[in-house]
Amino acid sequence: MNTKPLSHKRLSEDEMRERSSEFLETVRKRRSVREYSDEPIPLDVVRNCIESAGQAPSGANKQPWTFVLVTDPDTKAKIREAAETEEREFYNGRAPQEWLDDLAHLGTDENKPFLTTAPALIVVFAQTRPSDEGNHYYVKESVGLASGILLAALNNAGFVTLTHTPSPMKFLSDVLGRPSNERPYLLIPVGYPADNCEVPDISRKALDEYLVEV
Ligand code: IYR
Repeated sequence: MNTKPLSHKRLSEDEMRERSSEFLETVRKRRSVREYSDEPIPLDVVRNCIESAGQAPSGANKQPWTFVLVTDPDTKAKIREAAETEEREFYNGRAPQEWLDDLAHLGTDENKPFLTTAPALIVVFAQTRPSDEGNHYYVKESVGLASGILLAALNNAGFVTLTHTPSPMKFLSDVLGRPSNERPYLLIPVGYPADNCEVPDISRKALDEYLVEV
């Protein structure tokens, strides 16, 4: 094993309190947004956020993720068309009634205009195995952790996002020409909210509903 000294700056407890509260306020404001402005966004900022995601821990440090940043209008149109085809089947038959009932308060349907309106889409792929030889481990956990950091980084940078999961998502591999060792994991529109953007009036659980201290 090769080692090197850890780079870590010890903070005062006051500073820790301040920083954690600020971060909490920032993530409290994060919402899933479905109405986007078509205004262009600074892609260098998006790349910083993707590089932040790439700092996530992963099984055996294999970093089993690929992020495809899509801004090409024709490619966005192809993705929208294929996603809406799958979603039409989902909303008009494939989804059990209980699932549709659970979604009703979000107002979602088979129309996905945000896939062409948002200036960028980030398609996250999970590498089920390396492209050459060897193995990947805890792939879903690793890519989930990276995706969480990505959403937090994008939110922190001032963008709005949506974690969109058209199902099945195989069409993303075809449209983007990804190799067979990569599976589509999430489709994330990124941009600014449309003028007068509305979001569902929903709330989050209180801490004491999901924190157990022993
Ligand atoms: N993928 C569909 C349905 C959907 C499913 C869940 I779970 C959601 O939280 C939201 C939507 C869609 O994107 O419309």
